Amino acid sequence: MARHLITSALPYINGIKHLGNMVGSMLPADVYSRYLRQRGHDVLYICATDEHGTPAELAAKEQGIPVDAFCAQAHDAQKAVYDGFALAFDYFGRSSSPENREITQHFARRLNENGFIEERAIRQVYSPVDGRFLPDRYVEGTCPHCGYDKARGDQCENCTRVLDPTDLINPRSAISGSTDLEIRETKHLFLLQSKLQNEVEAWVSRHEADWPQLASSIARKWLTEGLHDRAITRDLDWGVPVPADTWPELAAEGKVFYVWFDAPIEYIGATKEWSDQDPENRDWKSWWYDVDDSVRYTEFMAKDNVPFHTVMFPATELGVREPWKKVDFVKAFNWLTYYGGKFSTSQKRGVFTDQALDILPADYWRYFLIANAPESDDSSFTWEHFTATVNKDLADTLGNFVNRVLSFSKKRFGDDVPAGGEPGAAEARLGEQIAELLAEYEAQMEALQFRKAAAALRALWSAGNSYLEEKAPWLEIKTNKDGAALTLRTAMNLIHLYSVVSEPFIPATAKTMREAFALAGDTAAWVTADEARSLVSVPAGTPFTVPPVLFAKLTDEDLETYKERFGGESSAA
Ligand code: B3M
Ligand code: ZN
Repeated sequence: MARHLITSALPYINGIKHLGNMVGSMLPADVYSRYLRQRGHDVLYICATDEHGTPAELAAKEQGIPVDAFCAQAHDAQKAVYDGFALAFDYFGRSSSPENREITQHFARRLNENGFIEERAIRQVYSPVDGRFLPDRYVEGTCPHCGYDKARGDQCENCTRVLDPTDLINPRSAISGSTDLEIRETKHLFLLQSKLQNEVEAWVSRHEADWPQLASSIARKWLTEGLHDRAITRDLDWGVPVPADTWPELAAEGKVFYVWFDAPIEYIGATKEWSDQDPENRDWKSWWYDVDDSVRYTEFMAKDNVPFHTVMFPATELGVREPWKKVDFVKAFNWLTYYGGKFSTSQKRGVFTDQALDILPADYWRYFLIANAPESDDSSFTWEHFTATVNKDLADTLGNFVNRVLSFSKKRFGDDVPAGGEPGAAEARLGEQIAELLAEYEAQMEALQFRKAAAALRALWSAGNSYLEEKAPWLEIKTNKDGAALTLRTAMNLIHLYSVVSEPFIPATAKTMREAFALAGDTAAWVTADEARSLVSVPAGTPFTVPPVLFAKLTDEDLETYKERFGGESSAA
């Protein structure tokens, strides 16, 4: 039994995320974790809110509350939504935790001891009114390229050009509005990534062949461009403080570490948070420290996060000269677009995770998003595609099969699984087909090919419908009662098999299907090939109930309502 460490990119603390953010990280990580748990592996799935950096401070300022109070409530608000989507993290931490502060500062001290950190003086905007240096994002002004008057010192949101604060016309502080700004010299810590280039290159070379093309090509591109030394401290009030024992001057100036320095370390920090909740039974270091190949580490993220995870974080882990676990497999995703336009938290375009749950239960979304995950290319969310998929795959293929088998059997044979005759050629053929499809499903899940895994799951559901059509128990019962009973018992065994193998995608519905049968000691433990072939796990005489219809069909009115509320074609960029 392997030990699987799984992490998904940490959602920024500011604002409830849209569906695109979830399908490119947390949701596939959850599907994969559930599958591995059902296969009997030891799994630890870790995530957290990414709470430092300017997004947090600016969002808190907008709400007029202290940033730590803002982050606490924003963490809980996001966690509540992820609970609604049944994302079964083993722990969902906070990058502002004491654990992450401790480990981040340890990493920085070790990098320094090993000669990979250097203090360098840079020229930065200082605001006497605010009494502080202003990070690039805290300087506002008119963009010299397009004239947009709310351009930020790091980038113009209007024409997206990357800027330097000194480019801005009429620059002002984004905090106080003061235009009385000076350029002063200040010192920051630089991570000497250039000195780690060869080691990072060697490590990537050992792994890139295993990674999906999207991840390996981005990592290779960054390495080819060369690793640059980069500032890993900022002048912000909120963040992991630079430790005074090592850098007293910078600590006295209130410097904190750059959010992308501490955020990946929070994967380790959150594991320690998890462990600290139950220190008797949990050992965070047994997942991260000196574990070599006894742990397989898989990361899930969107493509823009790949450089930090395949180059910067490994460089940090290599530079501390301690045996911290580095990622084995990087599952990177493209973008989910909304009618071809970018989902955008800041521009409020697309469906947000909290709104989605207001409309329909999580399983509708989980299945659709994973079955259409932006794996090898961007994929576009449209309400037309969503409603068509829900109606065809969930309501008709799966839901209708379950309802008509159980309802018909209850009506004609009562509340227990009927006995009937011995399985014949049709059942033997079905068993072979189900075993083959199950093997395909498992192969795609092991390969983290989620769209293909969804296709194999769909094929499993369809095979049940074809068997039912072929045997037609509603006709069979007129001439061969035992035959009809056999058909229904076989179909019920399929329902139980579906309840197990569908759990990674649609956990709530899977549980409903499984609980329809009063099977003593029943669990969601995975199905063996023999059980798939024989289809006798649910014996005759097992009491069963008929659950409510599993998925409601979405109507044309529903479709129009959704497009009205969220915008359809017209709202896209
Ligand atoms: N908070 C997600 C983003 O770039 C970023 C991921 C951190 S993972 C350590 O939207
Ligand atoms: Zn501009």
